[in-house]
Amino acid sequence: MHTGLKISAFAVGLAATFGSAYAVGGTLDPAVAAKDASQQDGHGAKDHPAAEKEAAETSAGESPGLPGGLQVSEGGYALDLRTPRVEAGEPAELRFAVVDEGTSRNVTAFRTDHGKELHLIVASSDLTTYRHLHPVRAADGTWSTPVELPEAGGYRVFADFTPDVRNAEGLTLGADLAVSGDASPEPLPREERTVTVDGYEVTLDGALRPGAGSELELEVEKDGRPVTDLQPYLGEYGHLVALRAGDLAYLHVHPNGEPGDGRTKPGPEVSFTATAPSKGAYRLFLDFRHEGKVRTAAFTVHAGESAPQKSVPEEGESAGHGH
Ligand SMILES: [Cu+2]
Repeated sequence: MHTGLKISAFAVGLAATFGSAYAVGGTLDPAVAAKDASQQDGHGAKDHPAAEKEAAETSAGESPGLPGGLQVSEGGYALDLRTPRVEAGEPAELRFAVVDEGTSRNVTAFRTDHGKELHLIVASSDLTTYRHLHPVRAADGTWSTPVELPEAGGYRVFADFTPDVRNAEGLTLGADLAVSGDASPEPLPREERTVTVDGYEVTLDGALRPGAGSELELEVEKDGRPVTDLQPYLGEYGHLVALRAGDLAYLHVHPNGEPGDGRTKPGPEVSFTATAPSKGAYRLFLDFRHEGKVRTAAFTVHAGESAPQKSVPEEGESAGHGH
């Protein structure tokens, strides 16, 4: 994960040491936590020997705080999206490669993070369509995945990965994707604390704050009853991605605690710590797994602002703001 995001997802060992998510969030020096999280988030502690992490921490050349996903090229790597256009509502294949700009060759060695070498997120610019995909890599470094996007419009593709080189950092590269057809972009969905997906009610508690870690807790219910048997998905009880409205800056947040650590329960709550890179509106996408199926609950949140009041439109201002 990108250093600049200061995502305070905590390493397994670290979280276990401090006992609870609350304790971790409350007692760690934020600077230390942020620095540590930047090393941990992209790759679980289980994936890397401590020595490697030490080396990474002292490495120079850290990015100057730009959120992930905004650039097609960063840190010497470029995302080459070979299929920059697909048709709305049609099965398609996305193909791409991560190119080492020094050698102009496709990268073929990646570190595994949450069971995968690369996580691909596809989101529409209006943040109403979201996909979390796991493409397959051919030996030559070309990645591909089937995808079907229902709505036409502008999309962004995010490749979240860590090249398997010394002192490597997690990177999220982003590239634009056009989906042809009749586009009718939607306004950002309004802020709701509870959303329903496939009969599951998911409630968000907590606020996203700019420049400071804060806890977000998501509670999953089904038929009015708390779900207490969430299943691990890629090693966690939930995966949360936040995209900033306006430019789709990307934050990948992992839960506080993980399955099998002796204190993290399989629901109904999944807790995360995240730091927004700025004030403004974000769309949060929570992937969770239950009864063998992964579902995504999406929330609009505003960082650094109180939730917009549900007021009656003022005189002379229609709700639709027509022109
Ligand atoms: Cu993934």
